[in-house]
Amino acid sequence: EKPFINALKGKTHTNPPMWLMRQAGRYLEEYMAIRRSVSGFLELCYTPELAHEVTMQPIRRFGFDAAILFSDILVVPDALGQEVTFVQGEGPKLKPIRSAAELTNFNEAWLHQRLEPVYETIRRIRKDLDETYPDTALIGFAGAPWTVATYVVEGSSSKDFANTKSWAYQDPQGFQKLIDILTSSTTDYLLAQIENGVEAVQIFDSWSGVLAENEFRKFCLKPAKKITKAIKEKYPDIPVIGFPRGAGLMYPNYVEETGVDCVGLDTTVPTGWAKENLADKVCVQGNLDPQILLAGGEELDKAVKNILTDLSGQPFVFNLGHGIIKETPVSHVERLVDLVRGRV
Ligand code: 1CP
Repeated sequence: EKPFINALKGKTHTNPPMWLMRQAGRYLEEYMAIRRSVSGFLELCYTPELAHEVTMQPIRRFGFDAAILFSDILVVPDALGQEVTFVQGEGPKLKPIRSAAELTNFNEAWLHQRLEPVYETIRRIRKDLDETYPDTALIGFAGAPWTVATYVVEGSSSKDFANTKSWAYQDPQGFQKLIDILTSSTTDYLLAQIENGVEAVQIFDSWSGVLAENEFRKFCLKPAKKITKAIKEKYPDIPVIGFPRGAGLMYPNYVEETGVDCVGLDTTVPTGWAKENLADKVCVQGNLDPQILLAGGEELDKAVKNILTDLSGQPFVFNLGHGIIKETPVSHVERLVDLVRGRV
């Protein structure tokens, strides 16, 4: 009966349910206080008491319709044995894996053992929500294999993905082995999240927009289809949200072929187009530009109203088109909530 879950399953609401990607994080002073109490970012992800607390912070402040597990997409390579660290101001650092021969460094047998604290976090959040916010759903998530692969291969954030693409284009069969390992471990990870209490899952393919059609089909679309199918076979009731950021003209293919229940629209997708071409097939989620939320003012009001006008007539979840920016004033988020709830 939760509004967020109902929307994913095809229900239309006058005021759509809402949550924000990266809703727990650096724009909240209460997050920063906890962040300062740990030495590394992954320590926060692997400490159930703290990860539970930061997951709840945006729910207490804004009353969103969904909480998202506080973790990171890079816990998967970390759990497979490729140690991940986060360097202040620089982002993630990994020892790069750049050939099929190096894939022996991965060990899928370690996955659940290393990720047990995440499962404990899920159980704690779910209990807290059931007791305190019974209408709020819990979202689990993972990075899509292609997006996680870019960090595995580059060893950090990247602008051109040169190493990942050169492996993918020069040795497609070897690269496919990496994608296969990430697809199976991501599937196992998401199934375990469901077993421990998440009520929907989102697959973040943040860098799917940089591939040519053939590679998009092989490395983004197919893995998302496999993961979705495995989840549906075991848990037909758990909705799957796919977020193929930057997929552009491939959005309809992604929706038709993966079988996701909901598709996340990035900021560049015209909402009128989405209404015509996607919304009759799946629930859509999105897609306010995080920069407009940062800017605030009249442009924020106008942009939110446009999205609501175009998309509220069908199954729809209000969200940003990408993660919230850390400089965003809390007052702008409060204004956004009032706009989407129809209070102003
Ligand atoms: O010290 C800190 O506070 C680090 C900042 C931070 C946070 C708050 C990172 C480092 N990850 C997170 C949490 C996080 N990451 C969540 C939490 C739940 C939420 O509130 O939404 C989620 C869903 C993610 C997912 C994630 N991590 C993605 C996919 C979504 C997206 O934004 O595109 C990606 C690409 C990452 C990798 C990552 N994690 C963190 C950094 C700095 C990066 C690199 C980003 C890049 O390469 O641009």
